[in-house]
Amino acid sequence: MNSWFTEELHPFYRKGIRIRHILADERSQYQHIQILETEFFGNALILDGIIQLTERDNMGYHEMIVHVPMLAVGKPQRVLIVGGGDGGSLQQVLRYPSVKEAVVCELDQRVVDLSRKYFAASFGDPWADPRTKLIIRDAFGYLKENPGYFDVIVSDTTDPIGMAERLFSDKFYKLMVRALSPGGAASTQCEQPFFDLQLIKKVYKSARALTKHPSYYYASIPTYPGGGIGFMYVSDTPWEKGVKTPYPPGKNKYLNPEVHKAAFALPEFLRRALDG
Ligand code: SPD
Repeated sequence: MNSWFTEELHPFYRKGIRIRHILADERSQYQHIQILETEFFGNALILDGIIQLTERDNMGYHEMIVHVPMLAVGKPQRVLIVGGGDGGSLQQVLRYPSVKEAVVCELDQRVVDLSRKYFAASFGDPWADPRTKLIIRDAFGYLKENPGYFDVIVSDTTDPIGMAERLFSDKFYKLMVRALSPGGAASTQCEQPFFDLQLIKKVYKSARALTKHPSYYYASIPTYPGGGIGFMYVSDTPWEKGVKTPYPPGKNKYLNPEVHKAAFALPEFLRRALDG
């Protein structure tokens, strides 16, 4: 097989990756799941036609969404990942010896099962770690039941379409911040500044009303629209506190102290949109 997978998340923009084989292609109760072996990017997870990760470039996403809040908190013990059924964020969370409990609240068991099979070479088997607790349910109810419990929350979601749209709402941010322990920190998948400026402004407004030190930051991921994606850091603890925290055991592929600081440098149009 030698053909192209083309993603059209936006009606005005397309991108494609050359694929070798279709490893999995099924419709779960919630979505269309595909795992493709690609020419250059290794295996790729596609949900409802949108690239979620590839083996070659996922490190920018998973290291940045996980380590920025984890390092800011210092020695987090209880961590919640909302979504994240592919296991990439979980793998990074489990690098911290301080972590006693890593809960993944994911809606779709099939994403976990298929990722466990096809991304083992990249993510190992974080699901087998005794600290991991997988909860298959909607995150809203789970957050409601756990006020003040988590030192770090990572919202590792799909784009704000269909069921996932609610995960970008003010209501979700309120519940997420309420579930943080004092001094805790959250990070959320927060889209592309060129394409999603209004959404980012809205989320920043929610984060600013709820915490003292929210901040937007960005990472390069070539297979995402525009070549990268941003995150919202949401906390009363400034992100800068994490820059000097020693890294957990294991090797970073993307994050270093210079990247950490530079990720928070925003282009002028975005800075103005958020703070102007
Ligand atoms: N437009 C693509 C956004 C994908 C965000 N989800 C990534 C999940 C990786 N764990």
